[in-house]
Amino acid sequence: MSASRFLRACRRQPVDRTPVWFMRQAGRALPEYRRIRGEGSILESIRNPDTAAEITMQPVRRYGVDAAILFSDIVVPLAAIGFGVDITPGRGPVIERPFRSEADLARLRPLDAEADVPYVVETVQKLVGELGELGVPLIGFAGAPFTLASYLIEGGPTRDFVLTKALMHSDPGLWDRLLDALATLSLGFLSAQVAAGAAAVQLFDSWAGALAPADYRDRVLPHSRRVLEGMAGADVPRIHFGVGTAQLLELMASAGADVVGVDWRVPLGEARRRVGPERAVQGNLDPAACLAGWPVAERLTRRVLEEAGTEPGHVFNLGHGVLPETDPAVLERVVELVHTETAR
Ligand code: 1CP
Repeated sequence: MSASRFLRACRRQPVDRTPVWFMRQAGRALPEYRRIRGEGSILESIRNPDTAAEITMQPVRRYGVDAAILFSDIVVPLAAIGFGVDITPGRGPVIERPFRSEADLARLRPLDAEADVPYVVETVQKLVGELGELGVPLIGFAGAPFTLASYLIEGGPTRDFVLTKALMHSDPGLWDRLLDALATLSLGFLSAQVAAGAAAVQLFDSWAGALAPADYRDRVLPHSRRVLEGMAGADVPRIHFGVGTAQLLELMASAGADVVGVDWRVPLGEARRRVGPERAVQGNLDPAACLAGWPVAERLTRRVLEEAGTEPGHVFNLGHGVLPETDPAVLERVVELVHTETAR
């Protein structure tokens, strides 16, 4: 088989086994991650290519997954252009001076990858060699304009997105200029990763599920589409992911990605019908299932495979990231089960 099973499934080509990887497969669930990360800021680990490459490799070695995802974060390009972002342990990204008005647009500019994120370029280059020997492709990623905007406007993680939606509705002109600047930033970040050797990209619009379909369609979709269509010429599969997006699936599918990520709230059979035959789907085991003991994880993994069916075009994943409390042994068994159950 010429291309890896992950890349083939993204392109809806037949595979020898359904490929599997996990969002947040690198991270706190792994003792080897906790050892190497220590107490420092995650941004420091990301800025060190040896550390970032090692952390990226850890889940590949332990789980035998079919793809690696670069160890980085969606706020890395924002920090790199000097917007003033830190990642606080136990909380997430925190913005020094949140985005409030027109004047703040001046604090956003396109990414100059060589100058702003040389460490990301170097980490990808290191990994491509090491992963190439294993035949495992590397996924690069970026935050989608809406999800990035929500951190900039709220100043940190939020549950209700009140300030974000208030700006979107009260000043659509400023909102569009903000999302346009963020689309340019994300496009630059994805292009740099692909130029350095990433074999696929994922656009994380993790919080798009907070939106009503009409608002998503009018105020968000055009910007995500610009990022995804901007990557069309790169000839790498593009994955588009969000959480709680049952009301948006058709719209998200229309943004131009090759693969649509779905969380556990929508059965994959339904997701496949709704995104249409031109797109693959990725997902969608509930991460909480992995905390409920192996018999539960096994039953729900089998249910995902049944829902996905046997047509080409399924990448097995969780519906969102690995929870830090997860026993790595359970994820190991999920990989094994997916591979044995789908052997063709
Ligand atoms: O110090 C730590 O270990 C903190 C936890 C952590 C990790 C492991 C953060 C803080 N970021 C990361 C790395 C990371 N971030 C990866 C690694 C690659 C992998 O998957 O193995 C990825 C893909 C991301 C992307 C990311 N960051 C997203 C999109 C994916 C998702 O989970 O929806 C989002 C929303 C973020 C913001 C972020 N960074 C960190 C946290 C805790 C959060 C979420 C905060 C919130 O709830 O808003």
